[in-house]
Amino acid sequence: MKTWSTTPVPRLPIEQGGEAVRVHDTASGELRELTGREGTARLYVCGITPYDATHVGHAATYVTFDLLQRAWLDAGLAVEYVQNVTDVDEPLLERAERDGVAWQDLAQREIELFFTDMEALRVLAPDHYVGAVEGIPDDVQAVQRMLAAGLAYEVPVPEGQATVADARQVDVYLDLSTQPTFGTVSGWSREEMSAVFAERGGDPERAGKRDPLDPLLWRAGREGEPHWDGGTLGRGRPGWHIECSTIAQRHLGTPFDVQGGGTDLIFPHHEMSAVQATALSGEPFARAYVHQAMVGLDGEKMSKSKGNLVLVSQLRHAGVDPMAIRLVLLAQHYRTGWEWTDGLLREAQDRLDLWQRAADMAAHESVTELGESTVARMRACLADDLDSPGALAAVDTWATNVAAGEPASDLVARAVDTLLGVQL
Ligand code: 5CA
Ligand code: ZN
Repeated sequence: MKTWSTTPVPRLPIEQGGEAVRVHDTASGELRELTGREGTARLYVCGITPYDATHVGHAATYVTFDLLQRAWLDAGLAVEYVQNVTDVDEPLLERAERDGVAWQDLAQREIELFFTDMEALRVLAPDHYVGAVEGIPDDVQAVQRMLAAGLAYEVPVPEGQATVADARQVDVYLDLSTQPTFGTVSGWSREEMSAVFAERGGDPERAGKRDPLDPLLWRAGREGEPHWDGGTLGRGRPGWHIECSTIAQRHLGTPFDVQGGGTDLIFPHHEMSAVQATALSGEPFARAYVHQAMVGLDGEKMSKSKGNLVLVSQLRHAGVDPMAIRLVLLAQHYRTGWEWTDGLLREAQDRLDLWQRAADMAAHESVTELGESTVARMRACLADDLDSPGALAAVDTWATNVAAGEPASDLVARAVDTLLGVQL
């Protein structure tokens, strides 16, 4: 699938001190030093389900992984980045039905709006942007292999649910009891898992499952739902998690460095996509699982299903500078949940003004002592678990000093672009 366009990241003129990027890995609960393999770091980030517009919570997630890439690039690594788009799934089908539009048209429209939002926020585009629908042939093969290996099983379609021609009368589930690594991504207890499984797309009540938590791999085509050729599986469509297992395997290979997304994906989505990939390959899925804390509004998680949204596109249409939106996101550490407020946006606008005034005073191609120490501070903060608030504080100090008459270096303005993705 085509992706959005990216402004190339300029290299900074001064070499980095050699600090490797460390990020918090949900699976081990520890900071992981990520140095890639043979000079390349590999990243997979779970993309949108395109049934509504991008809100600032999604934007926080994509800006966080954008920061990680910028830190890797600055450390001299190449980055290979894959993002999926869940262009067929329950919430998309339900919204299309509610609004009386074709699900394909809804997905198309929201994907285009997402691209415009990402470009405005200067988020680096993935090397491969892959739709769930595109990945179906790989999913079919994967599920066939799991069945053949005795890792998956069939559950009869409930009576009264009409299936389409060429569908088999069974859905397919992964047998989690065959998977010793199940549970190692989230580290959650069964009670914790059971508490959220149903509300996050699982079907614990489905009769005939061996374990209520077993994830759906293939759903036999039902009347009124989209369906694809499943070969020996019969017509149908894949379950949600398998798309990320197979897309990452095809485009990055496993294990890759970082599987990313919001904390709402820790369980079941990242747990299941990892265990499914391991069932297929015998290898770990990712070396680290990195999660953006939830952004809320008025005391609740911001979510398309709840409708309590601040949309990036709305802010843009209201004339808000996308760089101010980006600065709101960067002012929060990715591991701390927070709530969007107009006050935060005003602070970000003030900060942007201050930085822009300082950048305007900077001589071209100049490197000062203050400039160098500021960039060193920014780099050290970002390498230390993407401490963007720390990096912003370093730039604030620089800008305040410049405003007070210190000679200004354009090095910092360049680092603000290269490392923080903010154009002054
Ligand atoms: N398509 C699936 C992933 S395969 C999905 O979760 N789509 S989504 O549209 O619901 O979310 C897109 C990304 O934004 C995910 O990484 C999700 O974890 C993240 N996200 C969703 N809501 C928030 C929020 N309120 N704050 C921060 N990140 C969020
Ligand atoms: Zn995913």
